[in-house]
Amino acid sequence: MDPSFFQDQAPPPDLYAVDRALATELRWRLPDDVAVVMGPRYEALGKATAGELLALSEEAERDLPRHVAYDPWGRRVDELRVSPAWRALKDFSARHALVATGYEQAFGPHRRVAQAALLHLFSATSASAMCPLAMTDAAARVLIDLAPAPLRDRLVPRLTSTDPATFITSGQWMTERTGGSDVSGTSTVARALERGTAEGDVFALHGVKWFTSATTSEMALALGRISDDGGDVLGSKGLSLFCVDVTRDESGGYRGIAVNRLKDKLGTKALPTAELTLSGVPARLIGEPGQGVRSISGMLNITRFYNAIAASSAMAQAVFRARAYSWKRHAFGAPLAGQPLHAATLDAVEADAAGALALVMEVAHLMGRVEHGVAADDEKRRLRALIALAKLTTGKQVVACVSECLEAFGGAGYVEDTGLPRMLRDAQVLPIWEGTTNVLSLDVLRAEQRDQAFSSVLAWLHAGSGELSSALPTAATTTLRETTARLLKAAKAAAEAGPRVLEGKARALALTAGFAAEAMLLAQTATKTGKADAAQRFSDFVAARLDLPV
Ligand code: MFK
Repeated sequence: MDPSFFQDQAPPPDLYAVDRALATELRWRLPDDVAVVMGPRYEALGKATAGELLALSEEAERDLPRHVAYDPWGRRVDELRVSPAWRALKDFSARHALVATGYEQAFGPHRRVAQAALLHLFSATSASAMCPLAMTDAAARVLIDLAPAPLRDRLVPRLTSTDPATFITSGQWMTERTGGSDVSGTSTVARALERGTAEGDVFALHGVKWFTSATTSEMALALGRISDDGGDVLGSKGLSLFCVDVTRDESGGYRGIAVNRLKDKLGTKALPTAELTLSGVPARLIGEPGQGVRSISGMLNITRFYNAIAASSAMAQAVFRARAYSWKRHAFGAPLAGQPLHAATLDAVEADAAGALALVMEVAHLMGRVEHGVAADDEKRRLRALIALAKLTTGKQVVACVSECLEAFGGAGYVEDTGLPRMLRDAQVLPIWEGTTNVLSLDVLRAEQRDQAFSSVLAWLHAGSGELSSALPTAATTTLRETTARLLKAAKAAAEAGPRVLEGKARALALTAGFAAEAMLLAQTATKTGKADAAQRFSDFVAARLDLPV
């Protein structure tokens, strides 16, 4: 062995500069006037992913949050000590308008596409600061749709602020010990304190919240059961939605909230996630009493959209780090990049990441149209199912893709101080929180029964796969057409076989639909832009996800 040899890790790249799939998506999805405004903002953010943002996230990952329950004199203070870098990440998010862009009226229906690209660049280098942004954006949406005007006007400008001095973030307190996905056992009770204030009816919340992410947020949306209106209604039908201002009292502790402990999680360690006991914290009712699940569903749809972006972002980052390393690392007499099997493996994961991004962009496109009030009914139905499909499909992809990219580093990918294993730990949360793969598959079934939302996706896939350009690689278009035909047949057969069979097939149907949607969108991107590398990604994606390995 040559004792003077040390392998270098390639520095993390400027993600905007290297992400060709993102550039190609933006080329056809953003009109010129929006692209002109957003271009320099993407460039600045891309540079930060190899500079300022990278430094902040690495510091936040080194200096992890701590819970200090008592001060030296025995007062309950429940201080959540977070690093200066974690706070700076929040300021960074405001300055780069990461939430605000989703509400940029001047961008019309394109606002969510413009925003999705920012978030895709940001998330993987954010030390999980993406999580509070997801809940913040979602809270803004719910307040705009459902809150009394004075409450909305007090909070929404701050949730969507680009000024670090006024920007606030929101939490989302749903999960209790009785269940995460099944909220019907929620035992938090709400007792009326004051009715008819300008900001709505005020209640005191009592209960234990088992999993509250980004607990340093200034407000939260929480589910509870109103207990003094003629008896409790059990199950999820008795739940109502509340808005909590998280404030401190004179002694420094949280008003009406105790932090029991921080969670010791597999990953997302820079993100403070706590168990909370609510003992009378004041909260304002949002929406109709007893309609809490329906009221919070607008929030879930946004956080699931962010979840899918977090997946596309982590995939892109993992792929480009593995790609950069493949040029640096020599083995068997050549750089890994020049070796056909390694190059093919990286092409496959890059195509997978491009597929995830294409689906994210389609969801962003539809969401922007719905929020701008220009979507047709069919687009609304399709969005209802596509959000769940995007979340569940990308959640599965990201774990597999990041794992493959770690493997591309050999043993170094398994060694903690390379920083690589953290990527895999952080990826593993994405199929879990905001609804597991199975819960979301069942959500797609319910959306079908209520709104024919899955049928709308199937019809869109059928139409799209029938119109694939003859300029695309024939083998890939044939496979996509066959997959779509198989999916339609399987969905029809499962529906005819009755509810138990249909439920048992829900996950297979959902994942096949998700992958077929990604393939079709990659084909569309290749056709609209005429880019050869985009056609290659379509072909590689179909080979990796819709075809057998040989
Ligand atoms: C990086 C970014 C990631 C951000 C991470 C944030 C970290 C936060 C950590 C967490 O908080 S994780 C906890 C997340 N929890 C979940 O995601 C819950 C998962 N469970 C579900 O989604 C269940 O399907 C659900 C709780 C919604 C089921 O409850 P129910 O009471 O059985 O609801 P049901 O009857 O299906 O729906 C009630 C109403 O809401 C219906 O309307 P109607 O009353 O008019 O019929 C539904 O149509 C409507 N609804 C439900 N889901 C909807 C929806 N409407 C639109 N979109 C949806 N997604």
